[in-house]
Amino acid sequence: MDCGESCVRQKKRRCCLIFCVASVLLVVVLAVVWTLVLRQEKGQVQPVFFARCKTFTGYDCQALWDAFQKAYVQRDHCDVPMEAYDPLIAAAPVEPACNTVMLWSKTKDLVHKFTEKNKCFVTLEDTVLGFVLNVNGLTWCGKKGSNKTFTVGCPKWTDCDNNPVRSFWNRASAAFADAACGDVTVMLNGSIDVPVTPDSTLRRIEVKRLSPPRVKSLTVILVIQENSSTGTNCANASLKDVRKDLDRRIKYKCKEVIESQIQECIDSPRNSCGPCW
Ligand code: DVN
Repeated sequence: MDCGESCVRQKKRRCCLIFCVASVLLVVVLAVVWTLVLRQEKGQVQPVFFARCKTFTGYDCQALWDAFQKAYVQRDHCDVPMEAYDPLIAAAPVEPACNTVMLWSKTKDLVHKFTEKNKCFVTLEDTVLGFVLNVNGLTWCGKKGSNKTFTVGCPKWTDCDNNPVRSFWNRASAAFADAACGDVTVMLNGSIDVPVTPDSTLRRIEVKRLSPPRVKSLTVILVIQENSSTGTNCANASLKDVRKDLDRRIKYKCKEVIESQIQECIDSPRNSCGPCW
């Protein structure tokens, strides 16, 4: 084979290599840009707040946003007590919910799949305030000297007690528990050793705020796996702690329910409000 041909082949090989490297670089750059955009969009609180608020009728979303921002704007990251959200709660009071309140802990996905199909039960995240900010990973904060809402550089959930996100959920949870009446239900995870941890919102705030005679009973639905040798049951120590935290005048019940039974109720929701368990 003379030089001409081999040179041409070398040139083709070089061109192909350059093209491949350039393509890979382009894909990497696009991926980085897309991630940054997604993070920025995901991080944007106001558009998320308004878009989700508008799915509810009868609420002044601008007024809710203004009351929401007032809680943390111009304040240090870790100086936002739950009471800072009182004006927001007053602007969107949780309607009294009799025999429909569904509390939960460590069962976020399952409980919301269930209440999405079973309108006989309502979680905090099905109310306007719980819904507008129930976006995984959404965070927000303010800082002294600025009227802006920041979504980067904000404290994490456990960085400090009085951070804007955790204080919002504490205050909203308190309002939700205060509105409970009649029979209250709580869906817990029976596949883990400690279904209710001491630092959980359920334990720290909600159970303690269930108040008789308005609230008559609390029924624990402990979701277990069929034929499983692991997991726990209604005799679990953390459930005994829940019982201790609960006002003695409120009737306490606990029921172990196989997850497939709940999944069946999700897959074929009944029109009536007959219990699934
Ligand atoms: O009764 C429910 C509901 O009404 C709510 O208001 O409070 C109860 C659920 O809170 P919980 O008892 O603390 O239950 P969890 O499952 O431990 O936590 C609920 C959520 O809080 C988690 O799903 C986290 O939200 P996320 O990140 O999945 O959108 C968040 N959370 C709890 N501990 C956290 C945390 N996020 C980050 N770090 C932590 N340590």
